[in-house]
Amino acid sequence: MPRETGQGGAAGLDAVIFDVDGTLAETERDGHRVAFNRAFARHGLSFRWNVPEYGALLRITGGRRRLSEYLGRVLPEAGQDQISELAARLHTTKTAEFASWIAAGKVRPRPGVTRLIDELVEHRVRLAIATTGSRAWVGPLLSTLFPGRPFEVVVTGDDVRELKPHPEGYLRALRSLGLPADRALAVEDSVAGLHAARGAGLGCLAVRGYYTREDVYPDALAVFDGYDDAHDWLRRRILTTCR
Ligand code: XBP
Ligand code: MG
Repeated sequence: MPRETGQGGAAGLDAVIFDVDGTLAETERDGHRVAFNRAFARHGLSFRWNVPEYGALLRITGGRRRLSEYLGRVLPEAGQDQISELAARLHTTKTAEFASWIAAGKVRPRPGVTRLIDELVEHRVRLAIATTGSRAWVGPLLSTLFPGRPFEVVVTGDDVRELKPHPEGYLRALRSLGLPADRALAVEDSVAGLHAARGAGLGCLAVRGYYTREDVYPDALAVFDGYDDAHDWLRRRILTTCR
């Protein structure tokens, strides 16, 4: 683990950078997937993504890219411009749909994550976000699910050129925090996210979610099925030596 210095919150740890989808909340199966399907319906398209099919599509990070790749496959006669334009329109509808669910209180934090965040804040560990999701719903999700929690830096898929597993989002978060990688830790649910964090030089805790429940995470600091164990690990390894 990082060394102890005279600055920051808990010994050796100044910040935790969280992923959002699958990590702070189980958003994919009953959230984004259903919102994509509503968007298909609203645009008069017969496509629907079932639970396992959507799980396979998650290897394509970024909702618009996911749509583009899928549409290119199922509409082989369409040109690239047509596909991109349709993907953009569908994604706008999907984003509005998902944002309305957040506003209606239908998206909840993963069990135990709020308690962990509160303990980090108590120990003066700074909070940041590095997600592939879109800014239009990420901000509302954070303020609705975690009111009053100070996420200092929020890097979304709209803020980067390259999505996970590329490390750009994590590198940008570190730069905005003004910290080297060895003063921070990432929390992720996916292998793509782990690669992004490791590519930025960060240690990474993996907390498996619904779609990643059987995944193997090479090079994670530790792997958990839920936040109670992750919290115990963090408390033992880091928070006990806070100043
Ligand atoms: C999340 C994503 C996102 C969401 C949908 O990955 O890839 O695309 O599935 O959100 P991660 P948008 O958790 O690794 O950041 O439709 O806004 O992209
Ligand atoms: Mg994720």
